[in-house]
Amino acid sequence: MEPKKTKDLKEAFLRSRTIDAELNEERKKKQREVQLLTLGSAGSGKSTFSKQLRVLYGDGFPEAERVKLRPNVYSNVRVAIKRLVRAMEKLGIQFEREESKQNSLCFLAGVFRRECWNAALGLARCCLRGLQWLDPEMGDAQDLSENLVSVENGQHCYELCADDKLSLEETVAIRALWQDKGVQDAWEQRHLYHLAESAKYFLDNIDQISTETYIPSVQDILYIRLPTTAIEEHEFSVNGLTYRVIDVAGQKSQRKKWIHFFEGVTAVLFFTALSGFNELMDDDDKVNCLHDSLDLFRDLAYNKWLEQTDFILFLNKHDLFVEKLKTTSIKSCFPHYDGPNTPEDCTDFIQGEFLKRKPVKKTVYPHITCATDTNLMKTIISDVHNIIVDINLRRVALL
Ligand SMILES: Nc1nc2c(ncn2[C@@H]2O[C@H](COP(=O)(O)OP(=O)(O)OP(=O)(O)O)[C@@H](O)[C@H]2O)c(=O)[nH]1
Ligand SMILES: [Mg+2]
Repeated sequence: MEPKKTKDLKEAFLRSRTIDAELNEERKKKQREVQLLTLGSAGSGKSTFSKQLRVLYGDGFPEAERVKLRPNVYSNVRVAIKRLVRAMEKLGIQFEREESKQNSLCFLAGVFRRECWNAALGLARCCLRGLQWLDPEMGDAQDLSENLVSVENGQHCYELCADDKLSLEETVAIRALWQDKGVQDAWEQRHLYHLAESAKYFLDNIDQISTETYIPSVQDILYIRLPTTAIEEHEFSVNGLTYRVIDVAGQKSQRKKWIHFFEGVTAVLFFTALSGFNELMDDDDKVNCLHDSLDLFRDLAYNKWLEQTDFILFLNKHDLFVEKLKTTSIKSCFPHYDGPNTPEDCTDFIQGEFLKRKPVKKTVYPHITCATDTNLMKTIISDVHNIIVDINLRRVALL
């Protein structure tokens, strides 16, 4: 019979081998998996980056998915015209044509009707939920819009307010308003109030997007402005690595939640909108967008939970930045800047401003990007991928 001591040693050896094998397996798994956290102010391009990953490495937005996003395009168009018309009032800009006033009233009445319809639906849903709570046998709240449609006048209201349609009246009003010189003047002064830049892309294409058969293209999807409200996680397989991308909401009120995702992050992808240098924030109209972004970057770069985490800095919206520099100086944002107002010099300067706001030891990899340009992003993502592989190898070696 085997002596007890030899048996114990054998068992300990086998146990240790199993643990080693498990650790090895875990290390290999970690080598193949990276966790990327996209951070940055609202509208800086975080979700557009995730969309590009989906275009390049995911299912590429099949038609069935794109159809579902049609209401978002219409909502972007409606919000844009509403903000343009409201800005005209604020800035004291007059309509060029007399009939534009009528179009504007007709359009705003439609917006008001839609808001009332949605409020009525919301209220009715609340009531129904309350009734369901009292009596679980009650019908399902989800079917409510269909039920409302069946009541007298409901169908008519629904037709007028459906989110997935642009009515003929609305399309005519929007087209005429967008062509009015007063509205165009308000567009030129958009840095004085908040307006999504993609508004022009959709308004220029109003004829196409208002057709019954319209299905948003992949490019349209990339231009949709839909603020992230809850943390979203996406998974992609990129050149043999699994990317787990955590996409957060950039609004000031949402930033407290970010800290819950700092642990275990391979790299932070920080997005800033270069074109925000002469814009005020949507959620705080006293703060300049680029200054907010610089402050945010500094806070994160010095955050103790991210001490060991490398940052990849996306100097995004470079296309819009280049356009703006043709008429506007970055001195409005950085009064002490005395270099030439060329895209190269200004981008270098802003990049320097970010790099000044990090601890000396922290590694930050800057990239100049246009998140809506798939060809460009393909090259950028390939560069970023190589950096991520390096970072990951270093991290796994330390485990
Ligand atoms: N022209 C241009 N538009 C861009 C670029 N990057 C993003 N956009 C547009 O900017 C808008 C905002 O982009 P998002 O990706 O939704 O911004 P976000 O950082 O996710 O914003 P939140 O979810 O609110 O935090 C969208 O309409 C995009 O199409 C860019 O480089 N150039
Ligand atoms: Mg987002």
